[in-house]
Amino acid sequence: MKEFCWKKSTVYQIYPKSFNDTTGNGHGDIQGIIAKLDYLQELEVEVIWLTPVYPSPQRDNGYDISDYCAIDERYGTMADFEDLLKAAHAREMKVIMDLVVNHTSTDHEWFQQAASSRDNPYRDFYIWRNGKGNMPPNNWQSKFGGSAWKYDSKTKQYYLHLFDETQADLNWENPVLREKIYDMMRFWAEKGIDGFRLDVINLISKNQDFPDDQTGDGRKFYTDGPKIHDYLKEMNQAILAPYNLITVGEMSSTTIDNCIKYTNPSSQELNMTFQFHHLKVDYPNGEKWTKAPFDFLKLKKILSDWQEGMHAGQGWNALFWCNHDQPRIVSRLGDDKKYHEQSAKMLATVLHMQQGTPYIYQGEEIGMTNPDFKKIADFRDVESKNAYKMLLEKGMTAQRAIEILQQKSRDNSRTPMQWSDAAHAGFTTGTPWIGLAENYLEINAKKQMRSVDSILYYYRRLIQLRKKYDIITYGDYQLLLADHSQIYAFKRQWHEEELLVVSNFYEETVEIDIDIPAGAEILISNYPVNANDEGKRVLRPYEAIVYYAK
Ligand code: TEU
Repeated sequence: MKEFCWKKSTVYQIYPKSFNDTTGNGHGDIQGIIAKLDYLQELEVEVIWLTPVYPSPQRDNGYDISDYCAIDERYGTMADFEDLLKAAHAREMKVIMDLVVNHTSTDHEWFQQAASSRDNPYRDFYIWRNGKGNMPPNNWQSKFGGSAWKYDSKTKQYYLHLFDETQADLNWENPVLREKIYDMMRFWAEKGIDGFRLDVINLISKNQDFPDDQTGDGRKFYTDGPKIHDYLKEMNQAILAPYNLITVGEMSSTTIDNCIKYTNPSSQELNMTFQFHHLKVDYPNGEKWTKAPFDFLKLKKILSDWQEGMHAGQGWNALFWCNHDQPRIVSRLGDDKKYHEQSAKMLATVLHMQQGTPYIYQGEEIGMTNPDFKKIADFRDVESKNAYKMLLEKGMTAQRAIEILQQKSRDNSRTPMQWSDAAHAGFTTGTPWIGLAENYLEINAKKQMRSVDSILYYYRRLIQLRKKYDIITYGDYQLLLADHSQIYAFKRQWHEEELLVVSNFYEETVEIDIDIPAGAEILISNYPVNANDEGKRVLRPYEAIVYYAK
């Protein structure tokens, strides 16, 4: 049994709905994941993270859970899930599940009970408040648009929903609710899962005055809220530590200080955290629903602030470019046409050479791109549909609104995994629940498994380097050429070892003035390495090079 260290591991995120369909219903399933474990083992990832596969009305693609302790029949049975656990563990792979406990679906039995009457025992599992006249209790906005409150005419009160109105926020002030959540977590831990990804976990503690937000959408009154660290310590003591679970918290709109508190070992809360500030550099003035280029200098600063800040505070970053909520990174920050392979490899290099635990989102390892959907009927995500409606109501043309969704929507990452050049990219023999990118004939796993120079094998080499070189895991970080408008360069140091990472984020060839460590070797590069590269001073389009010296 090889030694497992989550700090030196790479996590592969699976969006089961779009991963692999073995029944022909156009919807991915658990048996489909089992069928691809050899592919994941070949990639040498050690942990797989499944987004929710629990029963759900699928209003938010499973993040609206109606039963926490079962498997949605769309994905298979509990026996299938147990088979997956066994098959993954037989390959010394860990399985982490998505824990969505900021809210449940309004189809959940708890909510059905709570909404039946004001004195139902489950009423206080959720957050109910009287309106102000015929207005909601406050001016907080849902992250999917509109008010964060929904009026229930039967009991004549509003309930809070920070996301869709069918996703009712749970009341974590209620100790009975918290115990129910820990019971559920214990159920999965007893099944043998290895950890949890905790969905928007830093939103569960709300300011109990529920004040109006005079300057924003209300997030300041529930993000990294008043009791969040108490709740996480309680959860850690009750479940996470006793079962030695791997945990990664999704932290919406958070801070470095809070993420140090969440992940510093002395806190006894979580292992690592996702933050999103680096993926908002194409949101001018924080506005997602605009078409805009990304701010490269801001990207470098945010990545560096988080590397330096978390390292100094003994916190631990989850490193990622992609997930099921983000557009495909090669389309967003790279070039998915002319320099597709070079830019996909460059982006992978700069992420995997940082301090933290890297996450690969299904299809990222083969450079999958945004699908370039042409009409609103192609989009499936509730957030996309709400945004389209909002943009039209603001007077925008349908064409312009579609162009913005093409760049920013979450649907971009939810198209079926491109396994081969067969129909529907080998994802299903039926009709996929969502369309595909037409480039699957060229960009697919089967083709890349046949080429050692592919993006796929490049990712595997990055994963292998992390296992081999402790400097990648434990070294410190220093940004170089901070003001350069094209080059992202940084160095890592660990005892007498040094790593120098240089990358060109654009297609223009550029000269660089940087000291390459004496006697350095090139660990990895996305272009063929020439003899005189050690002394090179020019970076080709989207070129990345990692030098190592000791
Ligand atoms: O995401 C929360 C989150 O921050 C993003 O959804 C973000 O708010 C959204 O993309 C707007 O930019 C988690 C899950 O990853 C997401 O899929 C769910 O929709 C959401 O929580 C609610 O559970």
